[in-house]
Amino acid sequence: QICELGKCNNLCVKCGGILSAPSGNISSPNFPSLYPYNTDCSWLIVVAEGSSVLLTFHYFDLEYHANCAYDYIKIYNGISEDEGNLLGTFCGDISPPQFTSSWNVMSIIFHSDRHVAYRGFSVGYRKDMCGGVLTGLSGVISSPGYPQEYSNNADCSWAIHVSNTSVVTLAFLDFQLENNEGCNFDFVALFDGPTVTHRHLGKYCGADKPPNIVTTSNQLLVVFKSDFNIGGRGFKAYYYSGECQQVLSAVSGNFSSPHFPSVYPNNINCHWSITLAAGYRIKLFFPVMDMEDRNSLSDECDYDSVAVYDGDSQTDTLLGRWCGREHPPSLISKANKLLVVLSTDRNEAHRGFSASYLGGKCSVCGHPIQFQNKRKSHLQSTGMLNLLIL
Ligand SMILES: [Ca+2]
Ligand SMILES: [Ca+2]
Ligand SMILES: [Ca+2]
Repeated sequence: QICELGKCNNLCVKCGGILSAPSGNISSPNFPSLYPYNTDCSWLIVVAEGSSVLLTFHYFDLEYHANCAYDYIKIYNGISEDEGNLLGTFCGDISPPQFTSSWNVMSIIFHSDRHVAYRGFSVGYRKDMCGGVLTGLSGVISSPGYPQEYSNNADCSWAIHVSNTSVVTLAFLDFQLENNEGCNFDFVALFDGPTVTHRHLGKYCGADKPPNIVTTSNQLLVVFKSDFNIGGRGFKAYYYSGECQQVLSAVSGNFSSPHFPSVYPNNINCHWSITLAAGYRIKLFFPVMDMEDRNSLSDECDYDSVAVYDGDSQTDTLLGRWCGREHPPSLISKANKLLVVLSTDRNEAHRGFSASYLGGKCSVCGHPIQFQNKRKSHLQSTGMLNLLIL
């Protein structure tokens, strides 16, 4: 006898529902008394399009299990039917951190098993027009209303807080703010930590795209302010962290989409940058590719894709963009750098990809490249070496 959304019988409590007010509270059934056994609840929060949802926990105490196998809550960046939206699973008495969704939908599910109950949880949510607390591997931030002109008197702060073994990289895709010397009117300011008292990484305005920024720790604060008149298109930037961002400099290596071979997260944009010593060229191939299919109307990889650029930025030549179960051909760089970019949309996640690369040196131009690694590589042992002769 398990309660489902909107259903109820004599053996269990009614819980869950759809919340569409700009703010509200959610708590486990019977809170602050003990929650019932054998209960499943599902809440869907939907706020106005163009805004996001900020969750703040006020109380949290669930039965503990190392893998949260007994009682748990799961928080989703979107609908709960799509595992790619899962932001985290929580149990025990350590409250989940604040979360901001990357769009206007968020879900929470609660589960209890047949034994041992605690007091449960209480969480508040509110609609945010801008700013928030971002904890995913990767995410996008943009000025309010982007790409429409941002509002006057905007005051937004994004606190990016990623796993504590990682740094954060911020890369701007578009940037156009009111310009003035000193950037005192409208600006984006970056701080190397959670507050404005941390080291100032830069203050930007005008139409020149800021450089990529890398923090020294796992937190980055982005502040956007506008004054009382004159706006602009605003900005859009991606942040990357952990397994969503790698700089590879070994002569050969492997990498894969986040969580591989489990499903990759929705709403991410990851960068793998292979940079070898001058004179090397890189051969890249994809043993596994399992992404969401092409858009059948446009026949393009509009939803999720893996793109490879012949250099170190997305302005370099695009060697190709793949999705579905397509097998990219083996790719060979023109010079010593390749960039692989994974982009995923808001729903439907698959297993992702695995990739391998091998660097080789062209000692005399026009002759076969000479491989530097002494160990017999996977490529050599599988007879793929011949493919590497340029
Ligand atoms: Ca229990
Ligand atoms: Ca202004
Ligand atoms: Ca997708």
